Amino acid sequence: MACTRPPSAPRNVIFNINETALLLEWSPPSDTGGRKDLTYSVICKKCGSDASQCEICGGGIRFVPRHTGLINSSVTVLDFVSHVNYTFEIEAMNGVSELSFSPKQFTAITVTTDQDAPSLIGMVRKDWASQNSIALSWQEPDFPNGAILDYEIKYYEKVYPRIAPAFWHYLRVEEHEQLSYSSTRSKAPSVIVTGLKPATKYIFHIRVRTATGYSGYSQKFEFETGDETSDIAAEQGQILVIATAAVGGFTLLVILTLFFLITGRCQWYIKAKMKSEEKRRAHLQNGHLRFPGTKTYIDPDTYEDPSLAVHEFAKEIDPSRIRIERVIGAGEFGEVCSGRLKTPGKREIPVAIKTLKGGYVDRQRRDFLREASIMGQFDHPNIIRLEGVVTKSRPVMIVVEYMENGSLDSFLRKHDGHFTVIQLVGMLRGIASGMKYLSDMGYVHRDLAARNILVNSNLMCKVSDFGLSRVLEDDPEAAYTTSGGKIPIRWTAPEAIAYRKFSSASDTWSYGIVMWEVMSYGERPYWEMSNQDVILSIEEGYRLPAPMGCPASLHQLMLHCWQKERNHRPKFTDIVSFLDKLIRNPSSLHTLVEDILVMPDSPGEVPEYPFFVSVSDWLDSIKMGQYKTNFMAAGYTTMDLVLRMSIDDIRRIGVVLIGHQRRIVSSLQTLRLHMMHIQEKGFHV
Ligand code: ACK
Repeated sequence: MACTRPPSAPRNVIFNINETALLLEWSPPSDTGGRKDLTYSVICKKCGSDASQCEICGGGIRFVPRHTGLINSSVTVLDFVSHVNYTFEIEAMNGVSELSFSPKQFTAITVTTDQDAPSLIGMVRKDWASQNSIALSWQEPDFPNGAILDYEIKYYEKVYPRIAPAFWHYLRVEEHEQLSYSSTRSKAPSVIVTGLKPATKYIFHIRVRTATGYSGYSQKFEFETGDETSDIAAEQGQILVIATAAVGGFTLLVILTLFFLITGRCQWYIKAKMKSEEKRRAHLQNGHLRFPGTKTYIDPDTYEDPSLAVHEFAKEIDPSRIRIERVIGAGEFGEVCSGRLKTPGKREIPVAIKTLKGGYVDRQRRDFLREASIMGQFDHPNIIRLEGVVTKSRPVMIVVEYMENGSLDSFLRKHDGHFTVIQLVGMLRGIASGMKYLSDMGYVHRDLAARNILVNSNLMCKVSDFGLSRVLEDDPEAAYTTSGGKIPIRWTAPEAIAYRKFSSASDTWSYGIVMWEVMSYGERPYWEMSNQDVILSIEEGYRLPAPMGCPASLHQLMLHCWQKERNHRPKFTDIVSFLDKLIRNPSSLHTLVEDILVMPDSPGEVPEYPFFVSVSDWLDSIKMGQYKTNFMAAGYTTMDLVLRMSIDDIRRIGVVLIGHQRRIVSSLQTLRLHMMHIQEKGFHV
């Protein structure tokens, strides 16, 4: 073994304080000393105005979980006194720290406890509920103690395990809450929470954020979504309102017409009408209603003459300004080159140039330029930027920003294992942010995959390859389905494969697959399984297991993106804020799926796959050994039988805690998928 050394100091210490608790969080040291046994300890000092007069805080202050031997990079400090300067020294340690003579490496942060956190939110009211949404509002806190930045609304489904009520008291409340929760933010004291299940009770609690930190959570409020009848009632209500308004409006119109005729004010009315018509036209481009403030994507195919679309959305570039340097790849329509673009008064910029090879027919030219008409409508740091097009001379070209590291899938394969989890999450965050922008504009990508993401020299990821059906025609991954469409099966949501229901929710499914590709450094989703087997496995409820080294929270998010019911999948805005939270609190990424699903060393040729000899070994490995007798008594004595169990079977043999049910089911899913993969590869199991 190489010699190891003490770690460097922790980095980026931040604090979050409210009336009762002070949360300190930091990033792991850049150098772990070549060891894995990293822990942290925190020393608290009270300092006067002179920094040299510091004294150790003493017993009054409490650290949760403790102040030494911390595994996670955060600690909560309780029972501090107001109006005091506390200095916290945070040291990273490992097994050789004690042996070292060099001075301690710590990072210090000083916190003054005179900031009063905002007071709690009081009553929360349900304004209305439909089948899938609930609208809530509440009063601003009485003492915000600073400008309110926003509110965080945390919610989860109220679920009780399906056991006799008499047994409920054996379960701790946390068992219910362990079920995943969602959260959303709102700047105003109201919110509409969407994507909920019909006729289901949800628990909500809300906290407010100001510059001084969060308030505590409000008390919990329970509200229920409506069932089918409530939506019909709501619709009927709306119809009634519209009908009333229409009758009222008509009466008003008659009165106004008479008024104009009588007073001779028609000229004024006609002018005003013309102005409003102009405004309407400005908002209504080519049949698409554009609301001020929300930019909406316009499908270039709705233009009778598609060349009009390309000139509306893309700048024509004089080819003398383009210098082609080398060919970097081949596209469906011609070569892709790198080169330079000179803009008058600006520096030359590196660009990628897609060319349309000679001998094309009109349809090919139109299809080629469609991508530019789409790209030209977007303006976002995570969407590939269109510089312009050359259409008035040959060859026809599309010029876009140059992305030094090329497409994400090959980039990751080339750099297998080279990045930290935070770097990978940063890439995923960028892609989610680009997708949020696209979905906000009403654009559905349909072919989101790592091969269609480009990476620049700063590891920034940008979504590319636009063009609707054309994209699918070109994609070598796209296969014909029974309905005749060409679809990249492994990346596509089941409803889009089955009946071409493409939506932002189907893009979310694909995003989950991209997450998996990223965390596995460009592994092929579902490995060598055939497309048909992928479709069947998904239909039966199987999902890709977590790639090696993948934080459990990220695999949870993937599974969330792969929910069968598309309305239950997260929106891109939720994904962005979830990833932001992970990045802000990197300790949440420390729990790897392997830590939950401990796999024993497997003998033989396929060491990466779990190979459980007995049911008892398997249960031990997922820390569910207490159920061995339940499995045996019910006759599930071999793994072969266990692998056929359904969730109902698992409940029936007496696994009552939902957390335990989930752990067993997810382990079984992983095992089944691995088995299939092993069988596919022809290994003897
Ligand atoms: O994986 P790559 O190097 O990245 O190979 C493909 C090839 O062209 C064919 O599509 C590369 N490519 C496409 N667009 C760009 C771009 N804007 N910047 C750099 N490389 C690009 C892609």
